[in-house]
Amino acid sequence: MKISRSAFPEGFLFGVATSSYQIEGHSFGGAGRTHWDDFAQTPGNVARAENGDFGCDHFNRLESDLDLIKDLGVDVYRFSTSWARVLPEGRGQVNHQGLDFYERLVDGLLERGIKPAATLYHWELPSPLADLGGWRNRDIASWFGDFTDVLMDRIGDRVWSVAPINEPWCVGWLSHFMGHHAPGLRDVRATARAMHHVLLAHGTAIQVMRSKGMENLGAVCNFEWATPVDNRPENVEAAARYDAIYNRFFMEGIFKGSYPDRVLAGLEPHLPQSWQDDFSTISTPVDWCGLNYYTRKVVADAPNEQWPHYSEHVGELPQTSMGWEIYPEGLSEFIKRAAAEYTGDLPLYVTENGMSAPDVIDGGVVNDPHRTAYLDQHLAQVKDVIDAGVPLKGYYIWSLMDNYEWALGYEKRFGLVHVDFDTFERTPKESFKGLAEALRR
Ligand code: GCO
Repeated sequence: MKISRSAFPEGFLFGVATSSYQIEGHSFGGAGRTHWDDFAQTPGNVARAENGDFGCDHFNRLESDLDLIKDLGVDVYRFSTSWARVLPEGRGQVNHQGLDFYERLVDGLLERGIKPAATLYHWELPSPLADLGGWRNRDIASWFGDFTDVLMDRIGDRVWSVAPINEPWCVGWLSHFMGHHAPGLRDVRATARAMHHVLLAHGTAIQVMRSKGMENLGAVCNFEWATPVDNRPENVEAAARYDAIYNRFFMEGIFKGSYPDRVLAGLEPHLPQSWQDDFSTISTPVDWCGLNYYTRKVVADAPNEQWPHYSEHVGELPQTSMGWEIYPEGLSEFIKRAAAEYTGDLPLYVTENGMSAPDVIDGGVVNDPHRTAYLDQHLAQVKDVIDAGVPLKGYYIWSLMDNYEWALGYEKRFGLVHVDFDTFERTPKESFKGLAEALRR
């Protein structure tokens, strides 16, 4: 890698990220059924109908996976906790094997000198709660608060940081409007409610953890730069609409206690009654904000369609195997914008950034110069914003290892470590070795 640790300020944190359903192996250890199991079992939703039953077998390989993180030399590990592993029915009966697992994970990190950064929800909702309407049901905020309470009773005294929800846009829009993720709905009313309730659940969980005296609590949102297909005013406005739904709705809710007019134009009639009253919970102060960033979209007006009447176009930049354009400038734009418009002096983190590629093992080696280049390009942007005085305090790579890429199954390889999904053998890629060396420099 071009970049080295010494180019960053003292105390700047490097990390890697994963999530529970994508790696643990959900069929192990008494976890309850989730809406991702249901979604994957429905024909046409997931490539090859793959699900998280085995993941990367991380549940059974915890200690050696923690050793890998240690070998990489990162400072912090961002993992998520599965609601259904802790509470198989979503409420009530606790699965002690689940709590024990997360305790071993946190203690194992601390023993290795790595900071544990927990995310409480990374998308696998317990099926019994989905049966009750899931994110459409306002009660989910208190169910989530109760889950937070049970889990933090066990690990709350040892985690370094906590974010309640990973990427509210995915929970709300991607899953209830576009239908690409569980529960696979395409329904504007469900979308409005899910987008609002996910923020209410976020704020409720922050309050539960504050009442336990916890600190270093944050919010993690995802961002995609919206580029108008050309500079005609209607296309510029379409990109602004895309931007408002994707990049501004959740930030504005959490940090300003309001929603953007461009989103209310479509969703307001479908929001729950007295939604404005919930901002006192939603915008409960947090200690930091995390940004997940991968790509940009090229957007045009689509006047003959219903709101939000925009369409996505193929751009001309190089793409990853996700079909995502590589646009490092978007990362620095979003970091600067977050600080200027939403978060002020609050510490910011890049909580996810990385790329997928069809990486193969050849003679025991996985050569992935594309990934090293991607990370170098994005870290150069990170360095620029730090030099410009933005309080960016850390950068996490998605992901430690190849894993279950949701509706695309196991073929999209985002890892620094290659995983053979038949044997679960781990092989650190060349990018892993390059990063380890850069972090020692
Ligand atoms: C997300 C998620 C991860 C994904 C990763 C690649 O940002 O979508 O947090 O679960 O696997 O981003 O798509």
